[in-house]
Amino acid sequence: MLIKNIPHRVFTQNMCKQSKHCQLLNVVIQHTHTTMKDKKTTKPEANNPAQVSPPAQQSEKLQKLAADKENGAGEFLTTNQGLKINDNQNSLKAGERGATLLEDFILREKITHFDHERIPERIVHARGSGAHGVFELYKPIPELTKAGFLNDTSVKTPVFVRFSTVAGSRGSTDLARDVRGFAVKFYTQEGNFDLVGNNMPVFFIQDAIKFPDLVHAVKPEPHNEIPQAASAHDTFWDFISLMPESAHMIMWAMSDRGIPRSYRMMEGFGVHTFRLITAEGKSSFVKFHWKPLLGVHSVAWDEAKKISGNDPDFHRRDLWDAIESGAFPEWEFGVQIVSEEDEHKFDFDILDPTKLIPEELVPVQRIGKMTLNRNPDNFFAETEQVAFHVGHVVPGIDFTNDPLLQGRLFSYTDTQLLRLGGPNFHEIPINRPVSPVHNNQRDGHMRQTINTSRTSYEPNSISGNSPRQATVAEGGFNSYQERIDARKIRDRSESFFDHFSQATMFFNSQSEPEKNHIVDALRFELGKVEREEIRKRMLGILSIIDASLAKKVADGLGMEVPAPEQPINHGVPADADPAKYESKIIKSALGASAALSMANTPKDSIKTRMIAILATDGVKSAELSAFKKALLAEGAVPKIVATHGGFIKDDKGAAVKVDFTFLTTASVLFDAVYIPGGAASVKTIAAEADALHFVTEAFKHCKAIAASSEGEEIIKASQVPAGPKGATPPGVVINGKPADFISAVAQHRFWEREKKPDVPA
Ligand code: HDE
Repeated sequence: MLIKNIPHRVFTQNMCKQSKHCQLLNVVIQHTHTTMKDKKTTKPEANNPAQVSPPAQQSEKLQKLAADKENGAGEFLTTNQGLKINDNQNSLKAGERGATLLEDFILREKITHFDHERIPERIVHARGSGAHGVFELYKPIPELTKAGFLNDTSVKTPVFVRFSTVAGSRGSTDLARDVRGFAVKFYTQEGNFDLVGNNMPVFFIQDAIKFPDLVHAVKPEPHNEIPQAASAHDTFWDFISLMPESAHMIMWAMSDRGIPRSYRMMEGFGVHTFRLITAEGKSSFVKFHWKPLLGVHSVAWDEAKKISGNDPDFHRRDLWDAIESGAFPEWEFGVQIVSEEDEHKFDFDILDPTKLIPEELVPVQRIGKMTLNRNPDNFFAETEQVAFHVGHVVPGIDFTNDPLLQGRLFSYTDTQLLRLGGPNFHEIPINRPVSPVHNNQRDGHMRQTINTSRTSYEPNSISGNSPRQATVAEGGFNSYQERIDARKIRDRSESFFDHFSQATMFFNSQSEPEKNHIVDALRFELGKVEREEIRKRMLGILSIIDASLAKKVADGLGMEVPAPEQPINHGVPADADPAKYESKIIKSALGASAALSMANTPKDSIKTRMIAILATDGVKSAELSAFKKALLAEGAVPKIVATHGGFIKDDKGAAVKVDFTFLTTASVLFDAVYIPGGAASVKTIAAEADALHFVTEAFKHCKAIAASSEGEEIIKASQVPAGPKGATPPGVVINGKPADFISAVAQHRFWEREKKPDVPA
């Protein structure tokens, strides 16, 4: 009985490997728990996926999390003290109409808990979505690192991933133009390794000391808390226009990478250069990459704005639905390796986080694959409480002196102390490593572990000097012994001063439509900036990146590109030699890098693509079922959008379930549109303005549209224009086979249609 009342986790987490007594106790506890659990699972548990996941998805981490799960199905309602509650409708009163009594401990407990349900949201990356998964290694890489999880292909390392936007609050829209966080916690046998990255490979600033300035500038303005989740305002562009080092990142943020189609279709980057260390102590520099197997895709800006109104949870829902449906998102894990000897062989400094290493110079080696295969059971417990830290590394992975990385090493623990309320956040189930934790840290708010040893110091003799240090051979972490011979200075290396070459390389690497999108994004963002001097300063910066870019943006703003002048770097230390900081526009001609354009992403799959089928009563059953079958076979998600809810009747009289009406959905929530025939169906839809808008808007956003010969009537009734010389426009398939439509959908978008002519949707 006594054993039953002790939380199971205390024993699993702090399992004492040496002691036979502990092992025995652990078996007893596990057995006791299994028995209790077995008893519970006889009750209905439909909403607890933990019970139904196939074994392949039950990673070691998930098994450990199971001990902390609770599901009240079939149970009595109780207080937090386990007291069964008899009346959850009425508080305790002095008489039927009387005042509520302070004595009502049930009311007090419930309200008090409720009053404390919110914790501070993350200062950045507040809006996010998480998922569980596994990482599998393709081949061991002992020549690069001794990290265990990168050396054993038989191990499936559990992971928890959180994707996020940066600037918006926890409840803000997913489709803001913003950088996306891509944070991965690997629960390895040697401890947690957190790769806390973004969907862009570079950053706005070079030194952590500028981070609070950057974040203050992008967040809603302090006087009126406007705008939410948007960089299109004066303070952001004021700061950016004074920080030329942000030029490269601005190109990424203003590109389509800032408005992804899905978290599942984004690349991920560790950004900083890290180190890999072998068992022999050899170090190589490394950049980490995630490559999505579905390719890298984005939406159009007009679409992003409309998605934000139609479904602000668009990315969260997309991730959730894909995982629930079994279409597990996958990324390959890649490394770019630079040997110690080659550290200085590039035109840029590999410690500068505003620079990437072009894949043409150092190819990305794909060494493993991550699959996200399970949604969290509880958003708050897992996605909100997960605490990432760029400093969580394992033997075989180490840091470099990148000054942004160095500052991050401090920031993450510091912020969790506030956000999660104290020093024991590592004990929150989602944050616990799967490897055992033994140390002499004690006490603090919300301590869960019941440390039974009399000693909480080391060395000690009372406990036989346990827990003891591990030698390197036993897996103890030792920092890479980098040779440092330097003066202590507060300064910036001149090797960090080329702010523009890679910005120009990025712009040059884009396809024509992608360049146009950058122009439009800058026109939009700077068009929202009230102060002319800020817009002018930005045009000056853009003119150094690319003269045609600056001219086009200036035209959109109704301004002139200012005469070329040296951009003044206002990040100049008060006593520094201005000549060092102010006089340089260093640019080397780097050309272009194909890997930087999303136009070159694989376009061979329509898996998980949302297809709207516009149909209503009288739809031709043969066409509807042929397309639906073919789309499902390719892993797409066809949905019937009709003029009314419930069921429609096809031309054979069969009932077909309606998924959405034109009122409950919008074209921006789909990747493509198919319009089957059936005279009655076509006639009704062609008379509905919302349906015609749906088709026109899908066309405007360059999506694939297919129609049967009868269905074409709806396209004609809409404002879809004819293609060049009256031909069918690219991406529009009339009276074609399902296979024609499928290969059009796989193209993602027909950007060449854009604004030629523009359509009013
Ligand atoms: Fe972060 N960052 N960051 N960051 N960051 C946080 O930690 C910080 C930076 C990134 O899903 C915070 O737990 C500083 C670069 C992601 O929970 C905070 C600097 C990159 C997430 C913090 C940076 C990132 C964060 C806020 C400049 C890409 C979300 C809440 C030196 C490589 C993790 C938290 C999640 C979150 C500090 C710059 C990625 C305040 C000081 C560069 C993905 O600690």
